[in-house]
Amino acid sequence: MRTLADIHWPTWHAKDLATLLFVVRDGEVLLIRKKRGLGAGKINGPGGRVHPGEALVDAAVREVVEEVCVTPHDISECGELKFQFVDGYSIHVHVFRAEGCTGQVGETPEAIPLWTPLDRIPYDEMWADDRIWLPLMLARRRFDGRFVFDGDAMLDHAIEV
Ligand code: 6U4
Repeated sequence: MRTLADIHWPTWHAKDLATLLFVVRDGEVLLIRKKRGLGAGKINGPGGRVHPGEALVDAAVREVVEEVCVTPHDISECGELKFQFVDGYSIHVHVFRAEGCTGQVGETPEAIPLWTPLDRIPYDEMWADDRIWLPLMLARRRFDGRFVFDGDAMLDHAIEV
């Protein structure tokens, strides 16, 4: 399994369901330096796995509170990302955007918060797919992306906008 064509997408189901939530405010986006879990060391948005029975948006908010101590508001879903790894792992990520947040960001055992100017997003330190869809999220264009990864390496992808 190395390409999108090797996967039967209509019946594809991810092992894990997860979220990412980006607070975009005053020309900046709230990113994190992830300290543990999948993608530790990388820069990403706050997010994580959805608990059983939990609504996606509730999971997205909970992860932001847990990881960087602020509560996002004015939230909308902006896209979906389906990741298949060649080792068999798979994860389906729902991406949200928030227009603001309350509270003061703080570092936690999971993440270091990084308010980042929109013209200085550090794609070289992020997952390889982020440069494909993150600009769409910022432009409020809905996306549905599919990706094949071998560890950190993106082998194949397709995105519908
Ligand atoms: P646990 O240990 O389950 O509490 P949790 O924080 O729930 O950890 P985590 O962080 O280990 O989950 O992994 C899921 C996170 O990784 C989600 O927020 C989505 C993110 N993620 C995974 N692959 C990604 C990719 N290719 N590009 C991206 N984010 C990715 O931007």
